[in-house]
Amino acid sequence: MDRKEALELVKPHLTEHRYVHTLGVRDTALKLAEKEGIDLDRVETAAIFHDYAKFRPKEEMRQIIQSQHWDQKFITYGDELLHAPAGAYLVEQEIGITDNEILSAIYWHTTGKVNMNTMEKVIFLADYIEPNRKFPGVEGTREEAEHSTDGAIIMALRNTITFLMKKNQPVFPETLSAYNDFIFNKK
Ligand code: DGI
Ligand code: FE
Ligand code: FE
Ligand code: FE
Repeated sequence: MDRKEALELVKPHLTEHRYVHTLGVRDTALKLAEKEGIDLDRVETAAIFHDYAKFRPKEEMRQIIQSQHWDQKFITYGDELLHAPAGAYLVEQEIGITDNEILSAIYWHTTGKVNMNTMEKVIFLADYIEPNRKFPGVEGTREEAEHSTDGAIIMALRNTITFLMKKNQPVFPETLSAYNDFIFNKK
């Protein structure tokens, strides 16, 4: 599957706004991957498909998480979490992507996790800082990403956790663990 084909496969599943976001994640992820010295083609595929399930019916996504016996907290901690693990499942089933690193980068792209590998980090951070993102704090995080991928991920996690807390929303435990992990092990 080449880049053009991948983009044609994802486009019908997204709104125009989400497609533009996806192109931003793709470009940003490629820059980060080059800096980190990892395989560009696989990062590009992960970026293009990272929000593949974003507009699936919530009930379909819940069914997938249940039937795969994945962490059921993906269902109970907020509907925004569903599309990440559901997306990993659906791109394997419907697109035929079997590369476990690509699937894992999609699976964890919203919450983060402990011990993230470089591809998981690149997709997580690119999703947060791509040029079309406008939320408060994003500019500082973009700036930090020029110096340190891990440092920028700490800022993204901290922003997300405080944003959720201010709205009285639950924080997925793995997101808090990811934050602690990066604080202890930041490179
Ligand atoms: O799909 P995108 O909008 O591109 O970005 P995303 O997959 O990072 O999703 C962002 C949303 O997910 C945002 O509304 C905050 C929410 N979120 C991120 N981490 C957590 C979370 N929600 C809960 N409840 N817990 C989390 O740890
Ligand atoms: Fe997402
Ligand atoms: Fe994100
Ligand atoms: Fe995204």
